[in-house]
Order: sequence, then structure tokens, then C-alpha cells
Amino acid sequence: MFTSKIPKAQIKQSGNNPVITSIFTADPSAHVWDDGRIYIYASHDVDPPRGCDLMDAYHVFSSNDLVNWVDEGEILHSKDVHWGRPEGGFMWAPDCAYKNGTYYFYYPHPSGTDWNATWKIGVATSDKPASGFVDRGYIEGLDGFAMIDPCVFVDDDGRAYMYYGGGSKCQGGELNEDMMSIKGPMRDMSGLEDFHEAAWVFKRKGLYYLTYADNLENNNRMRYATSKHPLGPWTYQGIFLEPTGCPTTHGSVVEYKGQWYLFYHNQEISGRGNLRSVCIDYLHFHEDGTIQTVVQTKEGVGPVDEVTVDEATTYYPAADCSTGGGAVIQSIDDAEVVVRGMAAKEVYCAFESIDGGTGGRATIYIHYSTAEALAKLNLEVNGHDYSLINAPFSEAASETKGTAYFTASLNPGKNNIIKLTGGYGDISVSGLTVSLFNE
Ligand code: FUB
Repeated sequence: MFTSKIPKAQIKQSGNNPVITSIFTADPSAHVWDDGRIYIYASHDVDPPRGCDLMDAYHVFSSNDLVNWVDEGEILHSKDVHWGRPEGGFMWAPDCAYKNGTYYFYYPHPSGTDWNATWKIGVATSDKPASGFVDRGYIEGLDGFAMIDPCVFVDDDGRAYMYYGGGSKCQGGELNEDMMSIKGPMRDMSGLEDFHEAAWVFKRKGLYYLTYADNLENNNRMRYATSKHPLGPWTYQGIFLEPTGCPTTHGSVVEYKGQWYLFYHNQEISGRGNLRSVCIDYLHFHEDGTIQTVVQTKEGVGPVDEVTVDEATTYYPAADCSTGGGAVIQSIDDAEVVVRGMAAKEVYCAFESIDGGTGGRATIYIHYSTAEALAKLNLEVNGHDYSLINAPFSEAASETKGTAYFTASLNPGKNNIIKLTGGYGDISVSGLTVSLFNE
């Protein structure tokens, strides 16, 4: 049972794009499930960047107001895929679907060293939307063209359809009841103009929409087509997202609490096409059902609801943190210690005796200040390295009120140790707040 909430001090009243800033995320597939929350299934750009090759794992984020997002943590890593490419990596754009009490997580991943010739659509399942996923193998019987970017759409009558494609070819087909095999052959989706990748299907007022990224060089846009049938033929309708400044584009269109939204990524935080960040903007339809061009904003959207807050525990750096590299430990009062000037790699601050409750997922909120456009911290939890965590500048971050967050697993009891190391821009750290998921 999900009970993690956001600590009161971290609640944001207004949205900003990108919405996910603490790690680099891309290819957002957003879904609203029966618990009333909206979930983003995203791929993860590894920092320092190594292109799409080493995209290693998926994180999920959830919200009930579109402004405050909970990092639900990593749900699947390439090392957990038993049939996968021995060298790992290549965990590209995923999707998730729900049927009869099970969440099905679909992801493209190669099965061999020759990654471009061995793409498969993997499936992992769980009885929860954002944890507990177990690899179930891949969908058999699909042929070997660029089988990337799966999207699964479950229609009102319960029938499920899968779409995928890259390299200018998009295919669709119906899934069997088991959600892990194909009913009959996949077929080409006809009528799409300039299809590149990133297929996404949704339905509104009885009309099916297939959105996708086009081939505009180094600046893909989003186009779409409509049909009265889930597998087409499709009628091309036009471009609805102009270039974001990022070489790739990838998005999902979702209705939440009576309003439609586009989830997409850009490279606003990093300035690099391989360190991307998820954004949300409003999506509007014309009277005739065509989509209006989405206005890309820095303000973003929401909030659409009240956020439930949590009594989380805040910890301060141990007073004997390293002061190497010019860092200064400043005592604010008896309890609070701020480590200022963590600009060098030798500088760290450790947080000890962190209470992990009965053990399991916990979101770690890191309180920092920085004047850097994008400072970063190495995060280590009980010796496991979760680097790098972004700590970008914002007005709040200039006043020691910036917060970066990450969800990791804690051990039961009070012996957890969290260590932050600098070396990626000048940054000060004043504390951690730990919110347990209590599941
Ligand atoms: O993130 C890796 C790949 O880049 C995705 O699969 C594509 O859609 C593009 O966003």
C-alpha cells in the first residue's frame, strides 16, 4: 500500500518546467491509475552522459497535483533482465499498462551484443504501479526491425493494442489476454507522415489519436494522425509540438482531472541532448477534435489538487564532515550544521543513524544552496553509489531552500548512512529529510 507523502517544507505551489530535475529523465509515458494518482514511466539519462547506449534503468514518478512529484525509485535495471544484452545499457523509452490487477511494464532492450540487430520488447509485471516489477521475458514472434518505443493502449472494451517502431516504420497489433503475446501478426500503421519513433496512442470522444516524433534533423517535432479504429488506417493531421531544442522528442498525451496535458522532454537543464528532462504543458483541442499547437512554457502546469504532507524526519550533517578542499562547516545552532563550499571532490558530508523504519523505499530530500546554474552531488546510501544528483540553481536554491530528491532503499533500523560528496560546482548542504514509504 502506497503511503509515502511529500514533507510539508518541500511542497511547491506552482509548477515549473522541467518538472523532474534531480536526475535526468526522458521519454515520459504518463498514466492515471485507479488510485487517482498520475504516474510517469520514464527512461533515465545517465550522467556523465554516454549517449543512449548506457541508459541503464527506469524510474517512476507519481503525483496527485502535477506540480509535486514523488520519486518512486528505480523499477527495473538492465542487470535485472535475464535475457538482455550481456553488456547492459540500452533501456530505451518504456510504457506501462494495467489489466485485471496487474501492471505490465513494456520496454525496448536488445538481447545481444549487436544491439541494433537484436531489439526485443521486454515485459515486467507487478501488482503495484511503481514497485515490485519482475522481468517476465520478451514478446515472442516480433520481427527484427527497430523495435523500440513500445506503447500499449487498453481500449474501453478491455482489448489491448501494442505499437512500436523506429527508423521510419511503425507497427501495431492486438495483444492477447495475457498482455504478453500478440494476437495475429503486427501490421504497418498506414497514413502516418514522416514517422520517426515515439508512438503514443490515446482515445478522446471515440476518436483514436496516434502521436509520434518526426524526422526533422536534430530537432524532431511531434506529429499526429487520427482514426476511428485503434489500428488505423490513420489520417495524418499535422504537427502539434515544434522543436524543443533537443535532438530527440518523445511524448505522451493524457487527461487528468478534466484537463489534457502533453508530457515531453527537453534539454533545458543540461543544454545537452543526452541529458534530458521531463516537462508538462497544457494540450488543447479545437472544436473539431484536432490538436492545437502545444505552447512550451517555463511555468508548466497545475497545481490541480491538494498535496498530502508527511511528518518526515530531517537530519543534519555530522559535525565531523570532511573540511578538505576549502569547505567550511558552519554551526547554525546546536542541532544544525551547514557544510558550505563543497566545490572539491574531497569534500563530503555524512549523515549517520538514519532511521529506515522496517526497511525499504525512502525518498531522500537534500537541502542545498548554490549560485551555480547546475551543481551536482554524489549520493551514496549505505555504500551504494547513486550518483549524480542534480542541484540546479533557482531563486529558492540561492537561499538554502533548494531541494533535490532521490528514492533509494534503506535498511531496517537506525544504522543507515548517507554520504554526499561535492566536486561538481560550488554547493552548500544543510540537511536531509527522509520520507519512508511505509509499505
Ligand atoms: O531515449 C532513447 C531514445 O531516444 C528513445 O527510445 C527515443 O524515442 C528517443 O527519445
